[in-house]
Amino acid sequence: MGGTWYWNRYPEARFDSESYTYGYLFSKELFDDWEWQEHFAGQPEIERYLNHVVDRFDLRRHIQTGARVTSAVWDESSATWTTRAADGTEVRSQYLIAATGVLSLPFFPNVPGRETFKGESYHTGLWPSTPVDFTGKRVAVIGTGSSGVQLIPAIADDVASLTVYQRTPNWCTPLNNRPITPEEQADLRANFESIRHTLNTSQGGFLHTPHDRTAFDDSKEQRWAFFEKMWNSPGFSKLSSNYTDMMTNVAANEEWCEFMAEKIRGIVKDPETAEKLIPDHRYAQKRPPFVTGYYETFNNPKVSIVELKKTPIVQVTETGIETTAGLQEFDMIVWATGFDFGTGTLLRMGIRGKGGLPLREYWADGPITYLGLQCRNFPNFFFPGGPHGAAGNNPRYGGDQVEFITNAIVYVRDHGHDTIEVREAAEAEWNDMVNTTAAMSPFSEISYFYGTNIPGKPVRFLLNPAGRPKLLEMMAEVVANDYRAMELSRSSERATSTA
Ligand code: NA7
Repeated sequence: MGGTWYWNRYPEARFDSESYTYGYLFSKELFDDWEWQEHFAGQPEIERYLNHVVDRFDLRRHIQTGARVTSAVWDESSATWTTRAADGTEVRSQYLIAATGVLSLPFFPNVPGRETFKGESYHTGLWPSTPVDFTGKRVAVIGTGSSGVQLIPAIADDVASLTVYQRTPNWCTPLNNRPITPEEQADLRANFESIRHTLNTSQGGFLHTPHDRTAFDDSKEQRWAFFEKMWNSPGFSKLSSNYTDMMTNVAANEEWCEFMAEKIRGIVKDPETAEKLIPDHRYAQKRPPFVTGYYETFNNPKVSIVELKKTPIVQVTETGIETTAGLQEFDMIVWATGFDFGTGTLLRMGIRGKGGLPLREYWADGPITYLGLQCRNFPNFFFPGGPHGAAGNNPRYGGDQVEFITNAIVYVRDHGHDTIEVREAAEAEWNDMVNTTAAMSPFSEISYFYGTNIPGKPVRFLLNPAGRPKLLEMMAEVVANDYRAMELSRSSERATSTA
């Protein structure tokens, strides 16, 4: 149980959105009976929570694990999906809902010799459930995204040596995690409805209060005092509570970067190492990680950095990693190299819609969706939490989509229909919105949110750039207009019209 939070169980894997905003919020009773211990929960607590949810709602009997889907095919005449899994399972259903996640297909770079390494080898997104012992080992970590920078400080004390293979440094700021006090626990419970309201009306689904000033409303001294406040604030508030023009005003963003660079230089004692850790892109062009003790780790003499842009990897050998600067031997390699974001899992399940159309073909040039949850030619198929679904607090957007899908299915049934498929015009309008609004997002093409981390993948914006209030508004409009954006039909009618 747990999906992402089952597989990403590497040391210090952790939420970087506040725990109580990231769990399920459909049940006040569930919210009341689970007391998160920390503002940003670690993986073991998250996995316990997800198991608790499964047991509390008696879901285990509906779940079959180990059933890797190999094909899902739509049959027009019976208006059903037939889904097959590698373990021989075959299921026919009226609806197919792929809640397969955006960060669930781990990506391994195509480095020559990767399979030949004779030591231990792990991917952060496929971490084993048996303990991994780092004691006294020479460890290489490849990748410095959110996963790498959580893991690196957690293992540095145990290893004999830790070599970080960094292609692009990231703007890492402190997570500022701490335990939730009994008073805060009581407040959370007393304010459940107002918390939900704030999350529903905030752009990215966060609790943080937006700032009311632009950067240059303040003097430089005031700005740097405010940046200090941001540095000490929890998690994503560096994005959601920063100056209102931080993501649109290049000068403001660059000054914030200057502030963070000074912080890095202040923490990392060796000036050369500090410079290696300072990014040359603007804040939030890539998804910013939030860290605990990351930069401090580089003061540990056992820890070193290899800059892959200067000395790229040539190959992995049986004993280590060879870059253009030579071979370094290791006992363990950790691949913290990310995921095939957004479309990865959906495109490898053999999904075929009307007339046998493969989803892979329909999305050959990037995903085409409606509200990030359905697409044309694939009736009765929904993918909550898929591409174009979210930008910010994922479970909040996923919850909206699940609610929309549930209501749509009930509507179809109650009105005597059996299929639902988005209309061409509605789908086109949504995709135009995604493609035109994408330019307003701070994320640029250097981010995996555009798919550029996967060689050969079409470069397309894979998030929902409109934000959550707009998504909720559009969903409400569909319901208010009796699902006019969708084509609803009955199999008996389809049979008559065919005849
Ligand atoms: P990310 O954020 O995609 O990070 C992957 C890292 O791996 C990143 O530093 C990449 O460098 C690096 N990478 C990828 N391919 C290579 C190759 N070929 N050689 C060297 N280095 C490489 O994945 P994470 O798992 O850290 O985080 C994913 C999300 O999980 C995160 O955003 C949160 O939402 C939770 P690059 O930056 O591409 O140069």
